[in-house]
Amino acid sequence: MAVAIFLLIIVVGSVVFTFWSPWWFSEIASNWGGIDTTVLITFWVCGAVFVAIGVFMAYCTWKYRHREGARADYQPENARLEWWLTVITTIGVVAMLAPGLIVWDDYVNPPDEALEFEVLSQQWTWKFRFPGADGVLGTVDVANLSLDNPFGMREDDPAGEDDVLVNSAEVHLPIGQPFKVLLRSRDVLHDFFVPEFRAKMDSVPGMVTYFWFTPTKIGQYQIICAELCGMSHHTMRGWVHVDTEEDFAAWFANQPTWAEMRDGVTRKVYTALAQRGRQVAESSGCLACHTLDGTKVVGPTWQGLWGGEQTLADGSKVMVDEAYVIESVREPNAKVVEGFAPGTMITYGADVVSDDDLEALIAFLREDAAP
Ligand code: HEC
Ligand SMILES: [Cu+2]
Repeated sequence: MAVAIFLLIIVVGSVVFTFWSPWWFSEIASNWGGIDTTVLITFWVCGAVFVAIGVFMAYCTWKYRHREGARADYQPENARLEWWLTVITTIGVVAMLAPGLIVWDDYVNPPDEALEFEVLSQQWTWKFRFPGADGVLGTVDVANLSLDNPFGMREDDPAGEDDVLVNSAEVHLPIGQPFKVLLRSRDVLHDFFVPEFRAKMDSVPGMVTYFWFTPTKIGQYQIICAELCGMSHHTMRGWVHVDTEEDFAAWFANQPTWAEMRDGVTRKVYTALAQRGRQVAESSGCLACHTLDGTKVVGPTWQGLWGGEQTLADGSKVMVDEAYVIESVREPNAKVVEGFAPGTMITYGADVVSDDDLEALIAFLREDAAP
């Protein structure tokens, strides 16, 4: 009896929790109401089966409880029971899968009026690219990816000249405009996910994936990476701002084209050692977490770092000099910068970043990161 009551409490409790819990869908901000419907159908089918099985189990534990002298009846087959269980299960599974197929068919077939933009994912941030006035995204080559060419644009493709490059994890989109989203990854598997849009898609190194959607509600929505993609996966966040057409146009006009970005790079002249340090910073992955332009990704920016004072988590101050940088790389948890969690920065031994590399890195910081 106690077991039967316990089972019933689980069933009733689960149903009550489902309807009264505060953790329900956020308000939808795209055209994908169909995806919500699919999820709700799955909830209803699974919920009904869960309640039926739970109540049946409670009933059986009570009805067939131990009684003195009672004997179990062995019944290996029951064709009628199996037949209608098969029919009901089939109906349930079809009800869950068929709507998904219909929505999926729509999800990967963008309407003719859809414009394109590209999401470039990399450990652990996002970047965006829009076709320029010609409406065509220029071709890219992974071999071209570098600090000065963050999207790997090809020099020999004129279609890329006017591409608008958003070298930041914040992007704006105009309301009501359908977009075909093209996804690329620079390193490992990531997944572009904006919960309010009810839309997500893997970005896979070596191929371009896509889906489409129309933003339908003005606001600011967080982008999260929905694929465990390395140690700082949880910090891989960005923002989509859905704007009025005028606000979007104003923002868009301020973003550089590839031609502007390339020509605007003040070709800073580094000493040979600093130039090598710049390459070390890039190839050792430091720039996945540190930026040179003041934006904060996973770690503190390197802009203005060298020679300044840094506040540590315990409130004390430290001069950023050679010894501090060496310690930060070899024993990152010895001094932790205020506002950052210990253990986030990888410990680099001499087998990964040699003493010579470190010396070059410091030369680079000295030349590039001085205030
Ligand atoms: C996984 C992310 C990550 C990577 C990769 C990474 N760092 Fe860091 N780094 C951090 C974080 C987070 C902090 C701040 C917490 C701390 O002090 O440990 C930090 C702090 C630092 C500091 C102290 C900065 C300050 O503002 O005082 C230096 C210097 C530094 N890192 C250098 C490097 C170098 C050089 C590399 C590459 C060889 C590197 N980091 C790679 C995340 C990273
Ligand atoms: Cu990711």
